[in-house]
Amino acid sequence: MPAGKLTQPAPKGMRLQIGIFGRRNVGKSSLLNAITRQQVSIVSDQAGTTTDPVEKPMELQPIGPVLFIDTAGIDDEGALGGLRMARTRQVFDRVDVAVIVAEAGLWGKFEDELMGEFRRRGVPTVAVFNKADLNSAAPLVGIVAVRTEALAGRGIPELREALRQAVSPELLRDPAILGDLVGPGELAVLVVPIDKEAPKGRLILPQVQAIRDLLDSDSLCMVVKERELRTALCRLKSPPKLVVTDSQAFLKVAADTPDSVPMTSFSILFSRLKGDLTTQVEGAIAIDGLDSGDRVLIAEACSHHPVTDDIWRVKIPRWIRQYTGAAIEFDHCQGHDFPEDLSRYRLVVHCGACMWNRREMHARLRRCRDAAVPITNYGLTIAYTLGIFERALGPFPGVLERYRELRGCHV
Ligand SMILES: Nc1nc2c(ncn2[C@@H]2O[C@H](COP(=O)(O)OP(=O)(O)OP(=O)(O)O)[C@@H](O)[C@H]2O)c(=O)[nH]1
Ligand code: SF4
Ligand SMILES: [Mg+2]
Repeated sequence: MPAGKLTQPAPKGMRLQIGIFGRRNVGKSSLLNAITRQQVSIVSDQAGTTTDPVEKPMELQPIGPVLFIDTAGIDDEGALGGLRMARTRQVFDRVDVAVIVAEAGLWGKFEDELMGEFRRRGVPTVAVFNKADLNSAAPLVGIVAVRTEALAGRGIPELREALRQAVSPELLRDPAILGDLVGPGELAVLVVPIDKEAPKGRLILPQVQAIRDLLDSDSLCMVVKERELRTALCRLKSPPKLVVTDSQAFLKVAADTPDSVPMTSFSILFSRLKGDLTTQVEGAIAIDGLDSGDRVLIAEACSHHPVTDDIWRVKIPRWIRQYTGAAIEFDHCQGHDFPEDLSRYRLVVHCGACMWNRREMHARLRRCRDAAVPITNYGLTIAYTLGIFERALGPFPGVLERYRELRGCHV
């Protein structure tokens, strides 16, 4: 089989996400097709052809793996148009670079607003004047734009170059999952339960990414189920640098790992990688303040097939209710849907968001902060309600210290 068939494409959350925005009919989809040299998105002279965001992963050299997202026009009208624009706005939260497309010579209020929105968010932008064949007017004062003719493929190399310039090295830097905790030649033991929630024949993304990160760091890696952990640790000549477990096996793994060996969970590592560990640790403390009748939102970044004893529908609510002894109400949301109004919630419990880029998770953290609603994550919630929070934060001394400071104020 050719090697290409055996290689997995880069996960979406690790791709640089480039959104294409603008008014209807300016040629956004035509530009995506021209850049990718494929008919990815439907093109027509009818305004409002693109409805839901269209995603296309590709290798854009020299940047690397990117995800282009073509969107519905931002000047759409009517009730349906409003829904389409809401979908487009969701994409604002996750793009690392925004391409703002206007018809040549027709830069106006909509484009200024888009530019302002992305500036506020600190997202680099590339302005494009498309349909340059229809308008050869002199460039507009104050707007630096790439001129393109998407149908003829003209200006596309210049657009690629403008994208390259917009992408700073900082945007391309992959932060470590484990590499800074487990040095070259040191060993991490990863605990992976194989239960009915585990997908058939493979490991899930956080586990795969953790293994890859250890290999990239020249570290050693041992993968065991929770039942074999004790035997595996006994067989080692020297203790591992770190044990990382699926949060659901936290209690057993904490019991089977000697106190002298640092231990945490995949979910907590991903809170640090995609979110903000300190903010989400502060959020966990809010569990203590929950009372009967309070509502908690549980948010999962991707959609699974629900399993009977599902972690987010059954286990997390059960652990929180048991810990607080209160009759708390739980709501759930999945994927890119997130309630506009967060004011009814006393807490948001989020998954590790391994499928997402950092920007999208940070947009959620910002939304929660603006609504003054604490946000924590699955692994932190489980460790907190099971009474092993400090142990699970052991590998992150700065965050642990901050937690102890906060507890000092609260107790
Ligand atoms: N003359 C000319 N026409 C173009 C060019 N690029 C796109 N078009 C035409 O403009 C029309 C709209 O193109 P689309 O790519 O569907 O535009 P869009 O911005 O994706 O439109 P919506 O999805 O409806 O928001 C189509 O008829 C295209 O053939 C160009 O560079 N020059
Ligand atoms: S639910 Fe969240 S953490 Fe789990 S696999 Fe999906 S994105 Fe990753
Ligand atoms: Mg379109």
